[in-house]
Amino acid sequence: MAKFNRYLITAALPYANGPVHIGHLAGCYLPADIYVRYLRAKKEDVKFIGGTDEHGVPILIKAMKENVTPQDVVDKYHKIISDSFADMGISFDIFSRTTNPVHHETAAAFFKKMYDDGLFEEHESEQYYDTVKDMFLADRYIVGTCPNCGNPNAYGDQCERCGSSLSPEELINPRSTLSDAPLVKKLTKHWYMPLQNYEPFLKEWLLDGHKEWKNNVYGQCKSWLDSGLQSRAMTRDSNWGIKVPLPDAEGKVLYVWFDAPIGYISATKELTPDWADYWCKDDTKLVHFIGKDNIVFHCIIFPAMLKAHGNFVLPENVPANEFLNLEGEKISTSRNWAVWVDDYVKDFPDQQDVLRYVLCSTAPETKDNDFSWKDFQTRNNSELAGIFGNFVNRAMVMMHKLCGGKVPPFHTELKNERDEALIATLQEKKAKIENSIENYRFREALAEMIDVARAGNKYLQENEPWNLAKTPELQAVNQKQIDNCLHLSLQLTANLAIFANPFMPFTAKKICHMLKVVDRILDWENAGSLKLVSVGYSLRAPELLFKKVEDEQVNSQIEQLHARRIKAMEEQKAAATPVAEKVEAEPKATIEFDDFAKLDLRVGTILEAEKVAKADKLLKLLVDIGTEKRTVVSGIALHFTPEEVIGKQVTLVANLAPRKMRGIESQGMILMAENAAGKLVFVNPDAAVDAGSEVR
Ligand code: B3M
Ligand code: ZN
Repeated sequence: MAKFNRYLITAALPYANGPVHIGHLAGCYLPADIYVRYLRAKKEDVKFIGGTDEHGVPILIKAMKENVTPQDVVDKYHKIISDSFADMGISFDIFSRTTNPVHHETAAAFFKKMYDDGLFEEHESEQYYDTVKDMFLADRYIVGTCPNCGNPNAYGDQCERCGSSLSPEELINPRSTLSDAPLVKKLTKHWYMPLQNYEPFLKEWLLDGHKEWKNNVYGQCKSWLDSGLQSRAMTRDSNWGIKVPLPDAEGKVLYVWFDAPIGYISATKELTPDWADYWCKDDTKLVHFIGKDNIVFHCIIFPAMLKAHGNFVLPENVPANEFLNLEGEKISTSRNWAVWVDDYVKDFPDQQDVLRYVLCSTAPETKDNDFSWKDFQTRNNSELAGIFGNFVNRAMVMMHKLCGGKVPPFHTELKNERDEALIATLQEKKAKIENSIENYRFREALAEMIDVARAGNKYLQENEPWNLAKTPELQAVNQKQIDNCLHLSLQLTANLAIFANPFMPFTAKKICHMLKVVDRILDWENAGSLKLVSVGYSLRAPELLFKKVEDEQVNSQIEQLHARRIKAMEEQKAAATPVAEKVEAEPKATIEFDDFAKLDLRVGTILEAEKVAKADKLLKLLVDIGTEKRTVVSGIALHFTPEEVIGKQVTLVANLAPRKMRGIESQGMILMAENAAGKLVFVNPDAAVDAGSEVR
């Protein structure tokens, strides 16, 4: 690692629109923290940058749902998220916010420099517009089916299932997330970054230059670059975000994925006046920890931005993780299928390291992985309590019992093969742990760490100090052997604290406390040393490192999980049929008879009906209104099959201006009544009349 003199480690900025769950932790915050704690222990110059992403549609949607302002949303969740990270020991050097003024200035200046250098294309284009909400539908305001993997709930900017970056035009069956209004298109101007221009640079830098990146990351990047990049809008129509710093840009803000990664730079600025050393000097190692859904933004778009702007280092690695599932199912915020970090901390106080351990040992480093409460219990009880805690506890208890509470001496003349083997294991494991952490294989490193404790248990088992001291007479004869065994066991315990520190910092501290050593022994250069606790030094009484996790605890967690999901589904159902809203719908303003008389309402008969391709809500109807036959596109396909409606008499607004839907001109509108449950029925005469009869 000699090449680098400085480390800049970032973890994705979570949207401040909800609390964080274990999937977030396992995906990037925990691995980043492990890496950073290791680097700090190696006394590297490292800055760990984090914060909340407070712009973009996810925030606005949450504000709408909670019926508060976007500012309220980000204030509330920034606090919850940052508390959760602090509680879990995620040791950011700064945890900032993208609504901070420094960030607004930094991001706007970044954009302006690229603009001044002529690096944007200005395009007017037609974009989806919601006529009910009166706004453009970019990014997450619009959902539809992913053209790549078939996920029916892909967003307008990205599919969270397969990670592809999308534009609303690519979605199959796009729909607004805000209203049922049929989508229309409206002209709007935006600034685009021609990503295709950066292909040669990206291919050389990434595909040729970073073959060492994780397969899942490299593979995704390669397939994007192989299929070719396109211009991408870096601005949006919105009033929440960073204003586009140009004179003719009223109502335009920076695209959230343009501003958010610049947040890493702004946060570093906030943290230290030496920020430019970290961002602009070639001997900095920049590493982005993210989840797999953020790969394209960190490996393609942000590097292209950094390159375009110039003067910045590029990421040396982006060790993205796959997704963590929960009890065999995808974690879902909307179905409340998640273990929320703030809940965990309440339910398992002082057991942060257990969660850190379990999440690291099941981390989705190479493929999606599963968290289950039973596994949590097993790993705690058999690995943490059964192996790690058991070894430390036995060493401490026996030292108190057989060595008078003091660190016994080591009698070199009695050193035997078992001692040699233990010492060799310690050295070997140290090298392996280093290598694994430096290559972002944290699960492997953790397993090696537990192996050290395992070796300790085996050593105690083979030496049987309790048997050597069965009677006072025996103990007197064997004291030197007992000393040696416990001396080494205590040195090993101190080494375990060093190895455990990146993964389980709370436990490492507890061990230091018991051994009465200062935290400085946790420096990595001490790993492998056999002089960490001094001979003759009296130590504290052992404290339990890991409590047993009981059946009732995990059963209660599993029950809560299911109960919360049922509740979430019910709430969703209730929201989908807003009974109260409908009953109490505001009466409309009075109109004059002349207004009414403008309507040409006719009874018609449906002659033909068919589904409209790629639109699950629409039926194309042919309606006979006596004098002529009208084609009408009607949004009733979720309520009626085509067969059901043929032959029905309906009421048609016959003089509504024709409108194109899905390329079909709709020449009129059919009146429907909607009951409280959202069920649609036709409004028709209570006895058959001739087609074309006027309704007055
Ligand atoms: N806020 C997406 C997410 O939370 C986004 C990450 C930004 S990192 C600069 O998954
Ligand atoms: Zn997809």
